[in-house]
Amino acid sequence: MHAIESTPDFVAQTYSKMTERLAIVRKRLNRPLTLAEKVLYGHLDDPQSADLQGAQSYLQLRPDRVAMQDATAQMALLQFAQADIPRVAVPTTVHCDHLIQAREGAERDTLRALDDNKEVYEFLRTASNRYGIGFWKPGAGIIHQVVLENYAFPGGMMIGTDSHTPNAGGLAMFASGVGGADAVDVMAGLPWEVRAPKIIGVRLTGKLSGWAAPKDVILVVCGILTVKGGTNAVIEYFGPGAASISCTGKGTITNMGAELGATTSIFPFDAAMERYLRATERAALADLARRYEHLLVADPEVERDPAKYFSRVVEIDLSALEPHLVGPHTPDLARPVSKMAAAVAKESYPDDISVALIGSCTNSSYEDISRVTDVVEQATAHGIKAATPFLVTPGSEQIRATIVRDGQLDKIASIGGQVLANACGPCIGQWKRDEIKPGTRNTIVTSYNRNFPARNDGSRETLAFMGSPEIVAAYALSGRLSFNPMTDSLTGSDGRSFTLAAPKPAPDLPERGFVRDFSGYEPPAKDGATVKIDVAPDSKRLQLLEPFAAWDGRDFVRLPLLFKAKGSCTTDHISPAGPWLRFRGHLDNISDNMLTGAVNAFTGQAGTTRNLLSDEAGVAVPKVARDYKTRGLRWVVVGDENYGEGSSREHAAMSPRWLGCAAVIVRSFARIHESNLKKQGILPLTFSNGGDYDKVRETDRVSLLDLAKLAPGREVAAVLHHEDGTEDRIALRHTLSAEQIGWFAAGSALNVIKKQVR
Ligand code: MIC
Ligand code: SF4
Repeated sequence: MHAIESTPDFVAQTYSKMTERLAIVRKRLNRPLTLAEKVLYGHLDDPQSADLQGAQSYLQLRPDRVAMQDATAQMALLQFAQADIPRVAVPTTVHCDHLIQAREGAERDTLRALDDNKEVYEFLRTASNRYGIGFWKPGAGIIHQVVLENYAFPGGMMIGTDSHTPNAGGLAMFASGVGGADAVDVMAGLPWEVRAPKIIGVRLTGKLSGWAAPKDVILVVCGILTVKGGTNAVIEYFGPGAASISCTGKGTITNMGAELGATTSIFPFDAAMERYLRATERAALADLARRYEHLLVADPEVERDPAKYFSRVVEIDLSALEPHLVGPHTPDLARPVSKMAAAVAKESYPDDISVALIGSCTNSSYEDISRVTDVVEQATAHGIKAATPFLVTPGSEQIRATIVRDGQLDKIASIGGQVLANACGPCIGQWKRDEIKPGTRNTIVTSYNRNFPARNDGSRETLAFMGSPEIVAAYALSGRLSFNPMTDSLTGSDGRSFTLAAPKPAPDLPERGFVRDFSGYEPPAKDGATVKIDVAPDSKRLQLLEPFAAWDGRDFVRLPLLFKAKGSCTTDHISPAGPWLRFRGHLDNISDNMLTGAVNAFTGQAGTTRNLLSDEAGVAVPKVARDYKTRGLRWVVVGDENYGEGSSREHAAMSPRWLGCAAVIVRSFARIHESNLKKQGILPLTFSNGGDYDKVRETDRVSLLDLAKLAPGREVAAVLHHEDGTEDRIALRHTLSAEQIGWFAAGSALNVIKKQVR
């Protein structure tokens, strides 16, 4: 039985396997390699025959670890249970972080969650016990922070059922967000398949100073590359500026690479990472990484002539970086804080900030909180408190206990800061606000990573702007979005005005070491075979899965168009979170949220559509889908660019599949969602001619023809049958490999795996 920890033996073995595989790849490619290529090719299942050159090829990889959080682990484990395998094949952990609702502060909120989610936690705990998975209880911390503190290691490869898994790229790990079905593959001992990514280089020069923080690096990169700029790409950071950023600061940057749609983001191994490993009591791994450093940095030629090795190079001078805010509603709307006043005036954003929130998996490091404390101390010296409610979400118990010991949290509390549970909370809509009436248009500022409509509190009228924790703290003091923390003044309790000084550089690691805490961890049972997993047949929260039916081999003829989405359609639009998180283990119940956040291209309304059979307009999308399902009809969805951007939640693919979706036809897909659709047996198709999106009419029926000839690289012929009897014949593309076409034919990838592992 393998250990759950990344033990020195395990890591040494990884480095020696990487060395062997890279020797083969180097012979084949005969050129210098970037860091991302080293880790990627160092984990190839078959380095001899892998297709390393194909523009649209897939790589079969052997990740070292799997991590899952409670909201996605339920579906992943329900699928794993179907495959009937006794134990997971690689070290795996489950983290309970998404289901705790923020309401009254850490302690009470955690207790309430334990009660509310008892059945789900018990399912996750017993399934972890049975299958040999390490289990982190509610309150122990957010998946990415706990993984960084305990399991991530330089040069390793990990997949996680959460899009921000790339957080571990701050420790030079190739860590990628996936749907639960991908995790099932790896837990079952099969390779992980991913589109061969292109590698984008981001060259950092200079050094951060003043207000500028690691967060600003990624906010600026988001502005440059946009939310689809990283699709099927790895973002590799390099250059002399990289070493000046702390390990956790690098984690902030790689974490939010998810907002670019990137497969992952990665920094080269350096002294800051070595120090972080030692501070988290993993000195043996630091020594090993030093010994194998050649595997953990790019070849020197790459740094000398980056344009030759990266598909694109972005240059960022850290010394010239201004603090930024991004938003609302999308993470790539970036503006320097000096431009906020003009933006507030031009766009009529509410100037009053209703709540300021810091922390989350992205930004709650010791350094972050210490910089916030600097700002807080300035406020205290002038006798003022936060002008808005000010909420703090520590990323883990280790962080929380350390900042309690070192006094930062007390100082933050003294100006009105309230500490929430070590969990996702308001970042994922687990937030019961009572300071404003629901549905009121209002502005919040956060140090989170995502700001899609309705994400934080379920209201599309909440405009979320994101920045570094220290910048958010400054906004909390002023209470106005038009405030420029660098130049505008605040009024002290003595009536005199003062300007905030930029926070001083803060230690990235606590001088007295972290308060390590493992009380939230439960190792798996030695003999899992005897552990029983209970799912009550009448449960509202959990439902055992039935295999999806295999394809009947016939073309899809005259399928009704269920919904045509306009503009950005993220997974938060397709399968909203917040209150719906409670149904993440119950496919039928959660399907009632399907597409309820998506904007209908014909009406501009969110979440409703026309029932083509009853000819009723303005009906809730899931209701129409259920009607078609009852009538034995499959249906299609049409979408715009970067469809399914954002999270890894496979519910955004499973609910459509459950309610009868045959195909999703869009201008372009986000990576994880496209692969989730394939896994669940839905055809993900793109318009060969993007303009054909406009030909789709509200009452169309859609035929997909010659499906028996479906083959890699071959277009699919489609007909749009319009209500007036006319037709448009259009061509559609797909990226299905031969194996993936097999998943479609079998009804789902899981149906194929079940046969393979028996
Ligand atoms: C998110 O940040 O959107 C989430 C909630 O963490 C998701 C996972 C989920 O929906 O459970 C993600 O990022 O993948
Ligand atoms: Fe949790 Fe938010 Fe991080 Fe997702 S982005 S893991 S919801 S804290």
